Order: sequence, then structure tokens, then C-alpha cells
Amino acid sequence: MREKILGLLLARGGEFVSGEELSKVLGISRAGVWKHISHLREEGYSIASQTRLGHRLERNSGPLNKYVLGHNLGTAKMGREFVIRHEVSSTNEVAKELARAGALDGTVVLAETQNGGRGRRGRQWLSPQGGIWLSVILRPGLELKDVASYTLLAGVAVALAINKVTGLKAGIKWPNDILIRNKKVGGILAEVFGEWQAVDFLVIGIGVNANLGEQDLPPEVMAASLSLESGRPVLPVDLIQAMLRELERLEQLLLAGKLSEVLAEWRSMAVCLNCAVVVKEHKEEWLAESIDIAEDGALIVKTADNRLVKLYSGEVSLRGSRGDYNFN
Ligand code: BT5
Repeated sequence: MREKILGLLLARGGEFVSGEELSKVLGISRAGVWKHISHLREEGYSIASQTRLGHRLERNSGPLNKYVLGHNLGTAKMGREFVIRHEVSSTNEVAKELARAGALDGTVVLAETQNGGRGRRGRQWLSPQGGIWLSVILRPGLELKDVASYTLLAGVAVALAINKVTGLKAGIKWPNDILIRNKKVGGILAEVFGEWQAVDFLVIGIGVNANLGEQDLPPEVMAASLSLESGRPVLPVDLIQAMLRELERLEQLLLAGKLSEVLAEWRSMAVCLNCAVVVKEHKEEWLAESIDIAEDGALIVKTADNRLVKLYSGEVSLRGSRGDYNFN
């Protein structure tokens, strides 16, 4: 019932809806409407009520809700189902289980916090309340060799969405770091399930430090948060919707055979191309120059003896003082 009320309030785009109308449509008494509205307020939704006018919802308030997220989303696939949890170990884990049980292409799993958030290669991803922690299930019907570009695609979607919603300039450091002013504000963990010839599904995990304060992450992580960078809170619904729209647009380009256009967007947001880097691979470190991104998602670097090498794994940091990242 409460979700229905949220849906009705949202459908009015921030206008007042009278208690009488709500009680008629929902088939409950006006006192019943009041009871649900006050419960919704207790859950954290900001609902203004005025005797003559009725009730009005502030759409970016309160816990995430599938009605709020689906309202005016405008995608055909991304977010056709939302699974929203308070706390999980990792949204990628939940997504994997749901996908195995048949969840639809485009299903999105969101959690307020993760107690076992994962980065790549078993690294930990800190996921306190206030961040956006989500995973998208995709079933593109491609072979393994054709899905490598999904990490790049997701990076572009996240960086663009941040730019659009906050006005902050986010950049991408290969393969999956989203940076603002040299600090990591988000990351992507793309996982593939299936066989060589037939990928069953992908789980694209996205973490963004949206509304985190100074104390929420330890200083040694060198992380940024969107709210600290912009000096105001980020509207989570707007950011999630923007990411899903960009993901859909970019995936459509990819599936239409226009990977080159996705790569062009990636290059335009890359933090470091044509710059000096330190490559860390298999416990070795060597100096190189980053040259370009390849269609298969590899970073092309030039070694000190002028050979072009494709990197598929490993870490790249910029050469310079303290190995800091720099924007081109
Ligand atoms: C990543 O790994 O950057 C991928 C992060 C993906 C997180 C999302 S959240 C939703 C979904 N569910 C999951 O369980 N994961 C995905 P990697 O490149 O390996 O970076 C990990 C490193 O980033 C850590 O070793 C820390 O140094 C640093 N780090 C950890 N938490 C961070 C945070 N919240 N913000 C910035 N840096 C962080």
C-alpha cells in the first residue's frame, strides 16, 4: 500500500495530491491514508502535507524505492526490474544468484550498504551508507571475446552520469577507476558467467561514493566523494537514473556494431593517454607510455625499448610525484 501511495505521489511530479483522491483510488479511508503517510515519513521520505491541498513527495528523499527509480526513467531495458536491499554482502553476489534463478536482462540490484563489497582480484570495496552500490544483470547473447568492452562502456556511463548530474569533471583511469581531481570516486567490477562460446550473463557492479563525508572512508584509500567535491548533496535517484540511461545508450551502440564510438567516448574521458606510466604486472614493475585503448579493452602501452604491448590485467599508475594521477 505504501509503495502504491509513493507511486501515486510520484506520478504527479511533485504536485500536491488530495487525501480524498488518494483514499478513493486506493479504496481506504482518509485516516488510513494519513497513517501510511506518517509511516512513510518515519521511513525517511519527505512528504509535505497541507490541509486543503493534500500531500506532496520530495522524490530524492527517503530510502531508494522501485517506484521512485522507475518514474521517468525512460529506458527500455536497464532497470526494468529493481531489487533493493538494505544491507547485503555484495550486490554482485546477489545479482549473480538472481541471474542464476532467471532474473531478466537489465535487472538492477541496489543496496544501502555492503558488508563484503568487492573490488577486483579479491580486493575490498568499502561501502558505507551514503554511497551508490549497484549491480546490473545483462544477457547480451555474445561470446566471451566480445564482452570485454563492457568494463569500458560502464566506465563511460558512470563518468558521464556524474558529469551530467553534478557538473563535476570525472575521468576514467584504465581499466575501471572513476577519478575526480586525482582521487577515486568510483569503481566497476564486471563479472562474466557462462561458457567461452556463449556467455550466459554479465554482472556489472558499480560503486560510487556519492554522499560520503570525511569520516566515512579511511584517508589511506585516497578516495573522493561527490558531495564533498561539489559541496552539496547528490540526488541519488537522479544519478542512478542517469547511469542507467547512459548504460543503455552505450550498450545499444555496442550491440549495433559501433564499438568505435564507445571507444571514442572512453578516450575523451581518459585520465591518462599518451603519458608516462608505471605498469605493475605479475609482481613486476616497468616504465612505459600509455598509447591507446584497444577494441578488446586492453591498454596499449609503449615500452622503454619502443615495443607496443597490450595490457589485459595489471595496474597502471602515472609517473610523477608520488605516483599521483594527472588529468591530460
Ligand atoms: C574496483 O576495484 O574499483 C571495483 C569496485 C566495484 C564496487 C562495486 S559496488 C557494487 C558492486 N558490488 C561489489 O561488491 N562490488 C561492486 P579495484 O580497482 O580493485 O579497487 C579496489 C581498491 O579501491 C581497494 O583496494 C581500495 O584501495 C580502494 N577502495 C576501496 N573502497 C573504496 C571506495 N569506497 N572508494 C574509493 N576507493 C576505494
